[in-house]
Amino acid sequence: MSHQTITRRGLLAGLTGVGLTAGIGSLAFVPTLRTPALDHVSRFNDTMQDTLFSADRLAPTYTDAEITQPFRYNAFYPEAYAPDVDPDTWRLRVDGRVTRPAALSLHDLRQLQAETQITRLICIEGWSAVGKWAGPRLSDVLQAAGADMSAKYVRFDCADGYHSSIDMASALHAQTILALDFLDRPLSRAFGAPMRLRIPVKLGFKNAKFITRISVTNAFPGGYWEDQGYNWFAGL
Ligand SMILES: Nc1nc2c(c(=O)[nH]1)N[C@H]1C(S)=C(S)[C@@H](COP(=O)(O)O)O[C@H]1N2
Ligand SMILES: [Mo]
Repeated sequence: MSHQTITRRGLLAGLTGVGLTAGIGSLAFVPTLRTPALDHVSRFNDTMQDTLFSADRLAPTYTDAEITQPFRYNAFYPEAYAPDVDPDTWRLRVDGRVTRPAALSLHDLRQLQAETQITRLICIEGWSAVGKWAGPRLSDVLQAAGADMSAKYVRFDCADGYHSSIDMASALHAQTILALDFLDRPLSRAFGAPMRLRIPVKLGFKNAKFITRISVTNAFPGGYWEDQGYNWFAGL
C-alpha cells in the first residue's frame, strides 16, 4: 500500500466525519434550524467526499455467523404500513440519460449474474446490522440500459413515495447491488420487496427499498432525508 493511499484514507475518514457531523447535527433540529449556510457546508462536504472517494475501496464483509437476527426494520413509517408490491406486475423503469430505456421484470433481473454479500447496514440514527443480500450489480443494469456513465447522479424512486440518489462512482461500485434476495430468499415485504438497493459504501438511508424507477441524470435529485438536511453524499 502506498503512502499516498494511506494519506487519502486518513483524509477520507476525517472528511466523512465532517459529513456525518453535518448530517447528525441537522437531524437534531430538522426542520426548523436548517439554513442555507448549513446546506452550503453540507454540499461542500459532498464535493470533498466525492473527490476523495476511492471507487475500488471495498466495504468490510462478514461471515454467516455474524449475521444479525432478527434483522432490524426501518423506514419513515411503521413496518405494518410497508407497501405490498405485486411481484408479477412490478416493473423496474430505467430511464433518463440512457440509450435503451427499459421496463424490467423480476424475471429479466434474475437472468443477470447475481452477487452475494454479507455486509453491515449502518443507519444514521445510531444502529447497525449485518445482513446477507444477493442480486445483480447496479452497474450491469446501467450498462444494459446504455446509461451515460459520465452522468453525475443515479436517482431511485420507490413504491412508498421515498426517493434517494447517489453519485455515479458509487453506483458503479462492485458491491452496489439491486438486491432481490435476503438470507437466500426473495426479499420480504417490509425489507424492500421485490427489489432494493444495497450499497454498503453508503449510510442506510441511501439503501432505497421497493424501487420502481432508476433514473440517470445530471440534475441534482436530492432525496427524502437529504432534502431535510442529511448530508447527501453519506459515504462510509
Ligand atoms: N423506500 C424506502 N427505502 C428506505 C427507507 C424508507 O423509508 N423507504 N428508509 C431507509 C433507511 S433510513 C434505512 S436505515 C434502511 C433500513 O433498511 P432495513 O429495513 O432493511 O433495515 O432503509 C432505507 N431505505
Ligand atoms: Mo436509516
